[in-house]
Amino acid sequence: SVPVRRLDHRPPEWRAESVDLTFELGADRTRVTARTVLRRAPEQGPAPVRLDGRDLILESVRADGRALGPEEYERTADALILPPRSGRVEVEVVTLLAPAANTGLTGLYASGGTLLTQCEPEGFRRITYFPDRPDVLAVYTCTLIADENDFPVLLCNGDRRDAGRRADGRHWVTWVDPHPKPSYLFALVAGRLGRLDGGFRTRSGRDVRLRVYAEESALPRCGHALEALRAAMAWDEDRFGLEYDLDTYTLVGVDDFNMGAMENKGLNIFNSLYLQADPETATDKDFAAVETVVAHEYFHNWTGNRVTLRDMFQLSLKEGLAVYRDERFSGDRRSPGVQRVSDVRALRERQFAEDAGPQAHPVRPDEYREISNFYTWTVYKKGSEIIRMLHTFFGEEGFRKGLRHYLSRYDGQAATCEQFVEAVGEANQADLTQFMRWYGQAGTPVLDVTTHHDPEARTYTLVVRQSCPPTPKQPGKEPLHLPLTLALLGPDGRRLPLRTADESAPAGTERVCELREPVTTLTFADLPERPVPSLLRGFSAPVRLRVPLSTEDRLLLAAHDDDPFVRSESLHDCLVELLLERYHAGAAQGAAVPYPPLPAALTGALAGLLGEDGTDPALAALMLELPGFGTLSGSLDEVDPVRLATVLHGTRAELARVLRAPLLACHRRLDDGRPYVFAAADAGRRALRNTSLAYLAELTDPEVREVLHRQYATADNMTDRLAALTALADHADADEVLEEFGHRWRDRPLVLDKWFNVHALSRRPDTLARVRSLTGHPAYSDANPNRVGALVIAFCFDNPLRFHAADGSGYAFAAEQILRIDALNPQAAARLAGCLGGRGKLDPARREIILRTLRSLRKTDGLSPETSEILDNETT
Ligand code: B3K
Ligand code: ZN
Repeated sequence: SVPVRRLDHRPPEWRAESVDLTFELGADRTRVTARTVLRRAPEQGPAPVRLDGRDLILESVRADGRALGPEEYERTADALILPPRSGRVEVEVVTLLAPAANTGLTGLYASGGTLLTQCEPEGFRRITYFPDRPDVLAVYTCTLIADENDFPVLLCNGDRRDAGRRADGRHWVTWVDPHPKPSYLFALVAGRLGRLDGGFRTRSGRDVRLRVYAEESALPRCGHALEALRAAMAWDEDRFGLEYDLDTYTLVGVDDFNMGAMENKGLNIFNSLYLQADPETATDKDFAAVETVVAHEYFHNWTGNRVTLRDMFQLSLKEGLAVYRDERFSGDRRSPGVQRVSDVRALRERQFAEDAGPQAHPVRPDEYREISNFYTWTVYKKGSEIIRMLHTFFGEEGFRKGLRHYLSRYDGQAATCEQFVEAVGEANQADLTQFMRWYGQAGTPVLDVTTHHDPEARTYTLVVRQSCPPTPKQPGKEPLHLPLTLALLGPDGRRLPLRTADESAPAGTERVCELREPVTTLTFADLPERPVPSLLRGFSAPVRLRVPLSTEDRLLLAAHDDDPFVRSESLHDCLVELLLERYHAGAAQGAAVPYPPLPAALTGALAGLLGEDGTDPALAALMLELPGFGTLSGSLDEVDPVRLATVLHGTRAELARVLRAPLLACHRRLDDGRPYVFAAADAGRRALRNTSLAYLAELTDPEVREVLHRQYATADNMTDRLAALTALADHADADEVLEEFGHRWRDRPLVLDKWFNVHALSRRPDTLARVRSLTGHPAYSDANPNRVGALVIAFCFDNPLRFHAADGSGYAFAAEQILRIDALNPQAAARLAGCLGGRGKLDPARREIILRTLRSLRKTDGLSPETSEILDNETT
């Protein structure tokens, strides 16, 4: 397929004013009548009317009421084209769809007995012929007609205007959405669903009806989502003064969904994983994820829906911003510092890896072949970091002003990333021209810092060099404009007053230094003693920081810095150093080969976190987690994945042996026997307790095994139960509990996914065989993205030890799954295909096997464009 280029964007030839849709719904056959009023400005000359459409059965076409014969229009694989004309035209198109046969989960499809749509990014063109681009905004009226028995609930965007019954017995409902919107925000749902009701009074005193629809049996688990929605609505009012703008806000949960959820105007559709949570079946992480996703979709109502995208290249304009807002919201719900640490970990583990591999792309790409492949870590998470840097530059009030300025200027319009950045800059009288490079430049920038203390002059100098490694199609990089937030700590860990040479008096103890040049020198005065630098506080920019600090300095920061990110980062850096040293030493053949002993200062720091040293348990849990595989590979030029995974596990086992007593004590101490509540403090204690348990799982003595089994047997909630199951799963004594879990939850697919996942991530040598056999489990389905994600994608992305088996069996399995899944759901297959990326860093033998695997996959007939694009990026 031909790439689409950002700079080729032209305003639409025809604007749609209104769309009137009628759906005669049936699972096997649905008839769609779309009447669209299109207009061209009078001064524009005649132009063909080109409407996008894919895989549609066309029944009829009318223009201004007159039926057109096939000779009066042209049809291509992706369009319907009427001859040139000008002014206004009303086009009526009737198309036929077969939702039950639509396994790609885009356009109109069936999930169980429910019919629903997913239109972003280009699903509307699979429903009818229409200018399916985000800068065509129209007012939608939609009538749904269906059998009342099969589809008692009929939902669409906006407000319900009218309903009735037809002579043939079918019922109908008409919905009107008064807010002009692009087609990607259109949605309908028809099914037999139960409903949970709630309400919210906006601060201007309007009452909004809140509704959650899900399968009747799932409703008791939807209360948390409803509560999260109310919290998100209140938060957006408090933080940004943004209120909801319709009378009803509806959330619907379905079992088959390609992403987490979708922000269709007034009718958000969720993967049921992100709508349901109760203590028995959801973990603390699941509860938190429900809040985050519900809030994310809600926040889109302003950032995405009221102000939408000019074209799909601007995707991060809404996604980066919505992620930024959901991260801030989630932080405020619990602990901003802990939230930040865990968001940064995820960014580094996934987005940094993406940015260093064959799929690296800018936050705003210059071209794409398949837009659905651009819902990436980079667009979402690095996009969020860009927004966060603006917040760091301008502070809470300045950022708020900037966002409000942007929203009021572009309300009801389709905007671009630079319009957003310019608006924020304008509101703060700042020039952000250089800052815009963040959107265009791929790759993770590196900050190399050297420090120098001059006791005589009592100055401390930091020299910061920025650089960025080349990425595909971008060999050279320009310097970026970024905030480096820093403080200097004294020997007691307290922040020192900051004064630069050209300032007359110290001002504050924390600074945001703006870097713009390749090299920046920062000199601070009045420092008779060498301070310890606390750099990149709060992870003020999405960069790799390299600063040669001694272990002693790092441990001082880990113990005393009041910035949770720098605290956790400093300990993390010590662990990274240790693990890499061990990796290079090659002493990785398991516990039998002695590693150099663990530094006592480091184990002492870890033991401190397990004790009652005053650290927030949620933060302690994160700090105790070993660096991830992705983070470690990021610091290596060539990776033997099995060796790296073995070093990780070996070190974890050794830590468990050394820390056995404090681990057991921590686990015991945090068992308060209180009933489960999802509250920040309780969840933090559970996280720390279960982190201890995960270390203890490395030990095989009977006392510890007994602790693991007891926790599994007595847990009153899924967090503790799953932690125990996971801890047990690597060992032979796990079979019984695995079977118990699988049996207990055999009828609850979302819970069974956790069980699939535990199998997929196990270190047992027979893991691949078990994963393969589970793909034949009665509850497993290639067609369901959650099942595929829990088992196959998890194995291929998150089990490096078994996936990268030297004989290539993991790669062969991936290839076989990519083909099976691609035949059903190209988006899911393309996501899976990413596991064969990053070959460049592997050892030559593995590189060779992967290349062969990729080439043979690429030769397969009928591979989807989505998967082909990913494979092409990986082979070139
Ligand atoms: N905007 C949706 C993305 C859906 C795209 C599906 N290919 C989810 C979200 O970020 O809110
Ligand atoms: Zn989003």
